[in-house]
Amino acid sequence: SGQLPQVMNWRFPMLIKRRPSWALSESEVTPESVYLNRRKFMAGTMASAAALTMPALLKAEEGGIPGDALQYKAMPAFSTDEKKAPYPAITSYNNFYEFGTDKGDPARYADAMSVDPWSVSVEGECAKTGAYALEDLLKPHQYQERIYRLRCVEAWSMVIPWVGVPLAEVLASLQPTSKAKYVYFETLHDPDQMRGQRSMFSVIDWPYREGLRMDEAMNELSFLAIGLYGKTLPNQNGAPIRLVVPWKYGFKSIKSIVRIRFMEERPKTSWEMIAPEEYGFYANVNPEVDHPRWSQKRERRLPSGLLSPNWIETVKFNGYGEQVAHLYKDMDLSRYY
Ligand SMILES: Nc1nc2c(c(=O)[nH]1)N[C@H]1C(S)=C(S)[C@@H](COP(=O)(O)O)O[C@H]1N2
Ligand SMILES: [Mo]
Repeated sequence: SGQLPQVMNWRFPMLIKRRPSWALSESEVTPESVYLNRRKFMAGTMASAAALTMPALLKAEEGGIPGDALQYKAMPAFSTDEKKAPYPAITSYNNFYEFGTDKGDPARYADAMSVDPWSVSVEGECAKTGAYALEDLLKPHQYQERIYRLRCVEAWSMVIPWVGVPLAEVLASLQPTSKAKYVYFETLHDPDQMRGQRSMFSVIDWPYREGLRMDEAMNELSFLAIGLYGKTLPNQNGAPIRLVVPWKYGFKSIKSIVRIRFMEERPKTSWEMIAPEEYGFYANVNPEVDHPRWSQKRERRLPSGLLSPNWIETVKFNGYGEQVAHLYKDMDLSRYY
């Protein structure tokens, strides 16, 4: 009947060629659409989204968080003081297509991935190529906590307290050559552990791939996260190591990295490969450049309630323009989206 396409719209916003209802602008949100949204929350099997609205989770405190405690230095100069999303929200509403396209799938299924031991292959235009045990890659660096905004291209956002190391420090220690103009990353490809990679319906040509221009990668904001709320990352957030690039749409922040390659040419990246007219290589957060199927002027700051969708204005470069705008000063960002 009429219900199903709407539910699918909500559940697969990056895939379905119709504007999702939550991408409606504020002026379009009538009481009826609030009602329909509510119906979708209740009707769907999307337990996680429904759970986000439950008062019990909204009240969750920082205590009792699973994972190994990390030692780190707080970095207020690199942190927002906006209200952090509660741990249960950050860990139950995820995009990690390796485990399925439902926002709740990663929390449900990512435990099938074993993250210890973990090895990262370093390749291409650098002096220190080779296979590194994760500990060896991280050993020389002190962990930091950075509280960043994460803005998904699907027009929702969260404030997340990451623990990790500056990407620039790790890359510098690998001694890139002068030919290194880009750095490329790959996620683990292991269909035995990642049920989404076994799916016949998958649109992604595995492994998940991402990349940055070298100057973007060396920017002080680019971060390799290994933790969340002071503890090691849960698998659904990209354990044991994932990228965080806070001024770009979330899909650039690739999870569970097993390969780092320094390249002379711009690498092909997953969402650009799927739909180049919708998802570009640069993917800078930009309210002035709409997605072809929805507006990027606003975002839902999660967790949001059924009757308080919590729409806020999206800020160019996700509010990090002071640190990164100079990287794009000669570029037409509507062309290089
Ligand atoms: N390997 C991999 N990395 C990924 C994704 C993915 O599907 N696979 N999804 C991306 C998207 S679209 C977003 S918004 C963020 C979500 O990160 P989070 O689940 O930790 O909030 O991860 C990004 N990294
Ligand atoms: Mo995303």
